[in-house]
Amino acid sequence: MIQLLVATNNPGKMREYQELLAGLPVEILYPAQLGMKLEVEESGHTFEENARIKALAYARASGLLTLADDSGLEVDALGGAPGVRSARYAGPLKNDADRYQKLLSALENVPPGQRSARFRCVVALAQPDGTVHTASGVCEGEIGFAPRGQYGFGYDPVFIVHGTGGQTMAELPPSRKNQISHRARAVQALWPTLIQVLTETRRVSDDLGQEGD
Ligand code: ITT
Repeated sequence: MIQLLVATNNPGKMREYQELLAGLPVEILYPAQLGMKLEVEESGHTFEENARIKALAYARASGLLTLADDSGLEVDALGGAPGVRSARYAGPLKNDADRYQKLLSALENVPPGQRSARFRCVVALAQPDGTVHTASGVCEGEIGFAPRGQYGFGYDPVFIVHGTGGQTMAELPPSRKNQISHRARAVQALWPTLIQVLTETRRVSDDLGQEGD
């Protein structure tokens, strides 16, 4: 079976990809399983650039077909921040709660109705030869006034998802998040490409196998 490296060290993302990619005929691997520890500098100015950088670095280092995402939260009242800096928003060595608490403080005086935000995710699929495909997904909502919910990760407890009757992303069961999230939508958009690349990869490895016979 073809191996697909899902290049993330974020356990929340890992859990989601396990379900989001379950329909693919691949063996999913994570960097930790391979003992890989790359320090990839996310130096891009967009989610797309950073997703490409991450996926390519891991594909080159592992020799495996690799999927990575760069994702984050854009808050309109903050001019789109934290955006590509979502993981670093509260500084180094901080956790998810530090980051969403900092966000709640930054929005302390912003009234309801002006707290619109969106999660954005760009997924990149890189082949070891350097070919990269990307796709993106968005999930609209607004920032609440206090954290709520027990599921998910990151900024989920403070993100009220549009169309859910006021529930935060962390109040939605994982299977529901995986139907409507920015990550789910990005994976859906990438799906035809994933199938195409896997088909192509299988054909090439079959051909190589026959040559060896
Ligand atoms: P990897 O680079 O190893 O994948 P990371 O956590 O550093 O993990 P990013 O650079 O993409 O990932 O940063 C994403 C930030 O946005 C991080 O702070 C996450 O908590 C947050 N984030 C991303 N997706 C999210 C989601 O579905 N729900 C809540 N927060 C999310």
